[in-house]
Amino acid sequence: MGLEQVKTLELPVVSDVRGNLAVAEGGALPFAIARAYWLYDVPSGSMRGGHAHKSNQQILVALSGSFDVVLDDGKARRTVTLNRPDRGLYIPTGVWRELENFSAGAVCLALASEPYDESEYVRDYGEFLASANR
Ligand code: T46
Repeated sequence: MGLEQVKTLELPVVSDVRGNLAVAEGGALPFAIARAYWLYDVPSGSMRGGHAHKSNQQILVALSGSFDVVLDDGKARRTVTLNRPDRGLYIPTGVWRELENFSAGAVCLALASEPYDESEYVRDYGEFLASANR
């Protein structure tokens, strides 16, 4: 998979006088959700990620605040800023990601296609490049 498979998902929103409700649901997503986790209280200047996944796909959402996602498929790099709670960033397998420039109070929701399994991470950039360009 490469950067061409990365895409922004506009999540449906139900709005009324009480506020907004955004939905991430089954058939409208590229995969069935097996796990959700979230990053919060990220100190200014911290970097998260710094790895790719062999089999896990993900959708990232800035539930609050903003942060940048640097995406790299071994051939090209692209940075996407997430700053809206009704927009998801789909990241397929085989794409290196680094999350940086977290604003104060930023919350990153991650929806994952698989349960946590450390063995499907590629955390060494040299190893990632070798497999991406094989
Ligand atoms: C990603 C970015 C956005 C668990 O025990 N269960 C989990 O579901 C996860 C995601 C992590 N962990 C453990 C593994 C490590 O001991 O939590 C610790 C920190 O994980 P990591 O260094 O991978 O955290 P991030 O923020 O660098 O990366 C995470 C996800 O791992 C990754 O898939 O895309 O968030």
